[in-house]
Amino acid sequence: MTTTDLFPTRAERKIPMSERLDPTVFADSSSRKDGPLDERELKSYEENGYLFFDGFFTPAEMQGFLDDLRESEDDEDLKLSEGTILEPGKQEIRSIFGIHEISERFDRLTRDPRLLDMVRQILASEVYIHQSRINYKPGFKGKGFNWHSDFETWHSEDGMPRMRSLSCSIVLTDNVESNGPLMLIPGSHRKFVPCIGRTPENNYQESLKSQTVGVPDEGSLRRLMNDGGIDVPTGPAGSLILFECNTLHGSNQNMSCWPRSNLFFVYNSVENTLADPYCGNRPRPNFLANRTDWSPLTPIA
Ligand code: 6CS
Ligand code: FE
Repeated sequence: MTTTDLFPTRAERKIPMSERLDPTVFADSSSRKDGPLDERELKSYEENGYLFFDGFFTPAEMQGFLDDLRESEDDEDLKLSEGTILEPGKQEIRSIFGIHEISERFDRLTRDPRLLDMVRQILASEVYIHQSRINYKPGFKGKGFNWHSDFETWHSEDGMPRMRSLSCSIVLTDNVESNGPLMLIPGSHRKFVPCIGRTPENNYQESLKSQTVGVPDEGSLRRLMNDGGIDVPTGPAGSLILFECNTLHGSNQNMSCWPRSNLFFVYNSVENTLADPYCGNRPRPNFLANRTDWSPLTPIA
């Protein structure tokens, strides 16, 4: 049986952008109140595709997170592991994937009720971790991330069926204008922008260093930027950005001396578990797209 792909992308020619098919907040009118987010925050998330919380975690909590960040950075064995991605042509660490399987503290953090209750309120279901990582973006050496929708990649390369997932980005070192903070296009989550170009096998080996396949065309980006602008939330370590899986985002290289290190947890609904990749390639490794444990996360006490 062949099923039609609702989000065709990575074709040779341009496919026009289409309307979003899924809700952004999955809770219905009665369950919208079941969680920490108030109606104003839910409306803002629906409208813009993200929420920013300045100083969500306390400086005392952040100290522990920073200890784990440094420990991972200095771990020579970890540097050689498959889930560690180095900056293009360099020795500096760009990303470490599967970080919640490496650090006990970050594993617990994925189940912190302050995060989990917000995520479950928005997605209105139980959730599991699809992907986790730290993006280090070291001072002077950290390169940027081209414009993209995470969902576009997760759908085509990982077989994520629908837009029912989101990322929590926890700011580990102050994100300022000069160190390449995350940029988002407000409202872009309401369109699906197919990208041009077939996906090579093992594309991740390139794309995680510098993404070229899965980047929207300039005409589509211009339209969405003219409609929604570009927002660049900045804030101290401990701030939190929660963004919808289809919100277009990217970031510049870090020309400052200060690292811009952010921790990411991607939560997916247990009602949206992975199928075969829609691009037809082999599935990506588990450290990028969890296919082995879809059991619901339970909050830590
Ligand atoms: O390929 C991926 O899954 C990822 N790449 C980017 C640039 N963002 C999200 C995710 O880590
Ligand atoms: Fe991304």
